[in-house]
Amino acid sequence: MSEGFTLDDCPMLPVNGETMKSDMTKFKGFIPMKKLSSNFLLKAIAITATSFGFALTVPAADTNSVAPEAGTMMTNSVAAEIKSAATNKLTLKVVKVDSEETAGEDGKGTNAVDGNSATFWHTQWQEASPSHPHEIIIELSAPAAIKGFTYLPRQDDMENGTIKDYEFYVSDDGKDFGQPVKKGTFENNKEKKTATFDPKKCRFIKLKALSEVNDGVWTSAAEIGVVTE
Ligand SMILES: [Ca+2]
Repeated sequence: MSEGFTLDDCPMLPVNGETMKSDMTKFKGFIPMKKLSSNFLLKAIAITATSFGFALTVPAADTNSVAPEAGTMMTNSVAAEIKSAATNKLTLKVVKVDSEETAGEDGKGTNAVDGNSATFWHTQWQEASPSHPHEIIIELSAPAAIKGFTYLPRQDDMENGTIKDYEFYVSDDGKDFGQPVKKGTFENNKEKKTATFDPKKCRFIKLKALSEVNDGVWTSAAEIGVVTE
């Protein structure tokens, strides 16, 4: 794998088991071929979290072609990005919440991105009840252009913590979030909300809750997601 390779160099990676035709030069960096054909097929195989296998075929009539060789890859982080792009699926990781209840109930922050609508993040309420604003910072598995986010309120019979007014931020480094890219007010119901804005490329997002639907001091979230292009 060459220095400086980025996903922008090959924006159309095939998903596992599929083939694609593309410009060979984009893959010079990590396919060990001495002579390159302008036409080829890349077949992605055995994509895992730490490796990206592939098979190459090239036109028999192409005298510039050479036989496919075994591919070698790359650092784990880059492989993870490749995998993410190949499956076109971002995964989300909570890196910070300002508060979470873990004694009175399972209200840990990671519940907001676990893919389970029955679990939720809830700010602390047993030993203390810190007041607004509350915030959750989430890292994307790879930098991505997002054009919105989703908020699924807690799906049980309670409304405690359901967000009313919010601000939403994006960041490249998880530290500088600047001004909000979206502010708004959610309707008070259990439905999944989608807020959209002009696409922003980022690695981190922050949802800041300013108030609760019944003017309580808490924030809760069953699921938070991003809307990609
Ligand atoms: Ca959940």
